[in-house]
Amino acid sequence: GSVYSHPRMNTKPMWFGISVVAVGLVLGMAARAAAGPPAGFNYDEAKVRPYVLPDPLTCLDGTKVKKSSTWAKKRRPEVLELFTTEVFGRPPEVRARPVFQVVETDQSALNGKATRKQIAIWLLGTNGGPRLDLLLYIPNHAGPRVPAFLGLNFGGNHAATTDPAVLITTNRVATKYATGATNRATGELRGMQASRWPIDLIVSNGYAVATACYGDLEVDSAEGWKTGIRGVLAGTQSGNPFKPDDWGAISAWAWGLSRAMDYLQTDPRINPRQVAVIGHSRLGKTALWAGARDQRFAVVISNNSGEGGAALARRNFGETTARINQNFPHWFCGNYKKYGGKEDALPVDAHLLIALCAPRPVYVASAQDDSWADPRGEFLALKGAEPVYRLYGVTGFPPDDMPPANTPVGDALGYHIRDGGHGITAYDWAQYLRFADRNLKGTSSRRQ
Ligand code: GTR
Repeated sequence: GSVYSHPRMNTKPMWFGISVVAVGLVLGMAARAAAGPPAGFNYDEAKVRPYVLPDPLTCLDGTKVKKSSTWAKKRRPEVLELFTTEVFGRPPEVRARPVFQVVETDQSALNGKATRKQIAIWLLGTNGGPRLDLLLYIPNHAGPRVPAFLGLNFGGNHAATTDPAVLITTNRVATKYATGATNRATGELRGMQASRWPIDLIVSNGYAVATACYGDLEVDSAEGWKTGIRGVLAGTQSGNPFKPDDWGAISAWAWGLSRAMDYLQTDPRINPRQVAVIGHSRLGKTALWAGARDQRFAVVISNNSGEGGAALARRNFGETTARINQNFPHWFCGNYKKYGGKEDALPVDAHLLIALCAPRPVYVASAQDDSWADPRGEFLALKGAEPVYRLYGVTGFPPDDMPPANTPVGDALGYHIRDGGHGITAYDWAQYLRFADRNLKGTSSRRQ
């Protein structure tokens, strides 16, 4: 019973489909806003229980981290391992190299402003295996090699832009982005999520932008693994082939971002040292995990990522670990289920996920009405990562107090809380562009 399933609309002109779906979406969003965040969870700052965060600078064996080299050689690997085994799960070793097939190129996209490329990334090297379809816009009037934003989208590349030349995926999509029960996309959703991808603005600022649909890796549902990359690599589509520390869907999506990065490294117009990884909501969690693991990403941007992303799990405000595991059992690894209602037993928390990116710049953004994602918990996690950045001599942190709405703060670690609800808007992108101008453009990125 999805509002997007209107098989009859296939016989109507496209604008009709778009308007019906748009009305459905707006009504759905209004219903969610009117209903407010889910009941039965804490939204009262006075009821936040005291908690103690794991110290970024104390190793499991008690060693104190005083130098960046100790962080890089000892503490960072153990924190990364803890996130791997306890939170997101470990991707299997994949020996095959992806194969890139440029399917379409147009040098006069966006009225001549950009070159559009559509690239089939054959993830396991073989034609016919799992495939990630990358959509890329490169500014024409910019230096020989340009910085880029890379992020996954929800509804398919054709939903991320109104550009009629963008191919409609032949991969499976989640039911709510499909027509009928077939899990296949049609043109109905073209442009539906275009407001989340201000491609013209990004390109006009001298950046390339690349996106692919997360469903290409795994459709976002409890059994999505059966037809996704996790099922293919497990060699089975039945039972539960996963060990408690094997990868969950977020890890699979993050792994896909690294394969898209593999392609960007080969594109002669992209500066591979100036790629920012970005994501919204569950894909913001994914961007953080991708950026934490893969140090080729020079900047990491988390938009309204919330629980399991930038928000501190220990703060009992909004969504909880128990709830996220219950509603989205496929997102995290099996071991993460142990921590529902036992967040204090987690050996890590969100501040350490951000710290894994050090010394690379990280931007965390919240929205005022997105209390489900715990904006203050997101801000405090960013602040909690600072000790690791200090080891590298990084300065330019946000002030100790949370800023008012629509007031971006911080330099190498950036933060804002926008007015309005859960979403990624032109306002958010304007801040990311300024952040990238400061931290990415014209600089060789900070590395360990
Ligand atoms: C919610 C979920 C959040 C967030 C969000 C989204 O239902 O509870 O953690 O990920 O979905 O991705 O839009």
